[in-house]
Amino acid sequence: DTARQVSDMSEFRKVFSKAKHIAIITGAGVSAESGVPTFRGEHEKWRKWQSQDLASPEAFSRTPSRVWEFYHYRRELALNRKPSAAHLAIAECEARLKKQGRSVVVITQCTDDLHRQAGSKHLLKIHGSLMETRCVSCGHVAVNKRSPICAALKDKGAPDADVADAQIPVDKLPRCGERDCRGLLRPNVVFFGETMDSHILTKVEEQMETCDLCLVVGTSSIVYPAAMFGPQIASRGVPVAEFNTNTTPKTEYFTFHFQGPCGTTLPQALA
Ligand code: BJW
Ligand code: ZN
Repeated sequence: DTARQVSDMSEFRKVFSKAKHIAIITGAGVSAESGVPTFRGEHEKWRKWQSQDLASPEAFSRTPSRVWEFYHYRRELALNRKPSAAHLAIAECEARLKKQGRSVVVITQCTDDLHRQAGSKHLLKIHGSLMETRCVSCGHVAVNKRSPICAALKDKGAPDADVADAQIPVDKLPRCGERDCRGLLRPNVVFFGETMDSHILTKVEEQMETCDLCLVVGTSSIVYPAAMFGPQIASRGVPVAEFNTNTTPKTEYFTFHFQGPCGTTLPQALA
């Protein structure tokens, strides 16, 4: 029933014009129009695996070479993409509202760098970053945009189903450069079964308690705890607007649902 699924933009615009603290929760769909694949589309496997099979501590400890190939592929891809109309609309909105004493915070599940590249300043990256590494031995976190991240991964990571694992020996995978640590590096992202950084989570909770409008953009709302942020805000009586090409399990909790590519709907909504 499209009448129920597509809300009145002019109603949203009225609410938006009065809002002082806006929280924008984003997922992979916000980067889809930049050419970054989402996680749960129909054709969105890497070789024969889905994100749950690769983005896990068990997968990384059992098959670090395969998991690194997956992340190497996604790093190289993300490094070559530009912010979309959706990223830009969000960043422009933050800058414009700031001059009026109003605030915008982006709470993103995306691990690419595109919100920052678009110019978003107030950004909480709850699932970490593809462009950071963390040492499994000493815990050191570093920004790393090297391409390729190590010699052995050069030209590896092709996503096609028939490509065989490179089976890179663990000492040829990315290693820690701190003093004489040489520990194995991993992507500084939140795998399934891992908890989000508690400092970031505290900041997210503060924003969830103080915002007076929330946008939920391009997320399937099936991965927790992020999936409950929008519904939790809605339960305080705060208007929440979903921007997605599809409905989600959380659509029914929200005041507004704008169905379509967010690169088209967000510039209209936030103009
Ligand atoms: C467009 C568009 C366009 C397309 N315009 N829209 C409670 C209940 C059940 C399970 C759990 C629970 N609590 C915890 C769990 C377990 C688990 C979980 O949620 N599992 C679910 C699968 C059920 N959660 C966790 O493990 C989390 N940790 C945790 O809770 O710790 C405490 C704990 C530990 C142990 C046990 C219990 C509790 C951690 C989750 C970490 C997720 N990590 C990943 C990988 C990050 C690194 C990387 O980049 O590789 O994060 S998985 C992947 O999914 C990634 C994403 O951020 C995340 C969400 O995906 P997202 O962004 O929504 O993308 P898609 O593809 O799913 O959706 C895209 C959407 O865009 C779609 O809706 C499209 O329609 C739309 N779209 N184009 C607008 N142009
Ligand atoms: Zn180290």
